[in-house]
Amino acid sequence: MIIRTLSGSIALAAAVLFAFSWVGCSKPAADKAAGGPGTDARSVTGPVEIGPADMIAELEAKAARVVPSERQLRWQALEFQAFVHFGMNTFTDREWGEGTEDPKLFAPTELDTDQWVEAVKAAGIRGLIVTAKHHDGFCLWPSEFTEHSVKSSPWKDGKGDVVGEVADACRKGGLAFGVYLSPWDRHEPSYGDSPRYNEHFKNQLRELLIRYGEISAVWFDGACGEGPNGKRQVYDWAGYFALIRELQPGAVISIMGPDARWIGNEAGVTRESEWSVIPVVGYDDLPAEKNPGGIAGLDAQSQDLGSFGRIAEVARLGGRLLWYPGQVDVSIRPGWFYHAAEDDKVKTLDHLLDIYYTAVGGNAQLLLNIPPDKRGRIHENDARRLKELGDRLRATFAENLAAGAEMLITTPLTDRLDWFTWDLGSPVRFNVAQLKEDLRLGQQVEAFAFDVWDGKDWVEKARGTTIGWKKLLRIPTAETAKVRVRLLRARGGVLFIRPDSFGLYLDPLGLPVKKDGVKP
Ligand code: FUL
Repeated sequence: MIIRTLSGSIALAAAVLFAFSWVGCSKPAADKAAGGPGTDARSVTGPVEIGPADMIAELEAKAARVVPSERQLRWQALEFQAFVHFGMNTFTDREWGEGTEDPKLFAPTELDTDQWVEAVKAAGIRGLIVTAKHHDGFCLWPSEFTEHSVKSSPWKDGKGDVVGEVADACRKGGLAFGVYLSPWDRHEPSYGDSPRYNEHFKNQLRELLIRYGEISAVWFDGACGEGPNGKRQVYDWAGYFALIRELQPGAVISIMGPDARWIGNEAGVTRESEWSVIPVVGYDDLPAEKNPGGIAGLDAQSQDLGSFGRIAEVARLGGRLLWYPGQVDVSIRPGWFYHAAEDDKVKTLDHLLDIYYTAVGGNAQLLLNIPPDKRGRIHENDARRLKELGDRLRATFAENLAAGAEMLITTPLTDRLDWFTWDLGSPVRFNVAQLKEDLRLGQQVEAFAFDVWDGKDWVEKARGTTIGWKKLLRIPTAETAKVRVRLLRARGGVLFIRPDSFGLYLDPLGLPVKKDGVKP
């Protein structure tokens, strides 16, 4: 790709962004990052305090400065992961077990974790997180700290290790491997005797962290159904996190944890504006037990998590800005665990595509649950749907139709914000546009518009708010030789859009037929 600035200088995309990005721009020099991506001395991955004394400009500068950690960046690049709910509930046909189930019920007949990996890879999935222990306390690995595990089951005469088999299959298949571990444990007798259970939980966590090679994610569930008269366990979150940082420094801790937040629902719905820079009330970094979606001071279900208005509101109360990106967990079926009665309720391809485009294409990571059946295999219906999804995405994203385009950066005199124009040479047909920010420079864009040249005029085809890691715009098929992105509102003073990450694609089937029968 060739980049041309307003002054007419031409640079190859491989050139360092800052060598050319400010030609023709009128932003004040003081706003610019000093040494190129990731080298701005003012960028911080840790919390940035905000308070009532911060003026608007100061708040804006602080928000522009927060960047992801290396581990968060790697996690974001995974984009699409598989969640695998498998365990005692698979065999009892339940969603939440009581903890009293007989381990003898755990008896997969054809467990095949290679088949799981192949099935999810067919969808384009890049990582897999398995439920090592769900709320019923039954462990899919032979833990030394409980008898309530695969070792008391008939499967492989009690000598099997599902977690180990999944880890090996992922490694062989090139998938990142992560574990889900439920802090709420309905079986473990020490649960509710806080120090004792915390010790037990850390012992189990340690086993998972040291036995299975590299772990890319530890997923702590916030659910607890104990009720007002139930057991009351005070979790040692700080101790759990410290153990993970010590033994698996690359592992992202979500959802009850500091690295990735819950999107706020289990239906696969992403907000129109997903922020990764999140203002959090107060100074406590640990999860709030009443808030199952993340850490104290954040309501993961609130509609506005990171707008500038929200940042200003939190600043009045005193708090911090964190890099805290969203993760969308949703099941391919109604339940999280396998139920034969749901074999014909696998989500449709159009529904999955919608979820994909709004999550992966909406600055969030998609964690799609696919529950293996009693055989220990991903059911044929789910496997077929995963393949259809992957085929469609591969057909769409096979060729970037803007790959050879020339990019022109201009700054309208009336505004401080850049416009990016791509000259495609000759007309191309497309119905998906991809925008990305360079997250090493933080998340900056608050609003943008996307225009298509119709031969005489620019026609606005889409408008959006946040971009972040990736924004995918699905529009009715258009044919044009020129497209343009206008930044309408942005925070920091850096080049927001990576020139080499802009894309135009053609989904062969386009948007689904609308209810009124009109196909755009
Ligand atoms: C919830 C749990 O209660 C569900 O069973 C499931 O594991 C889901 C991902 O999280 O909080």
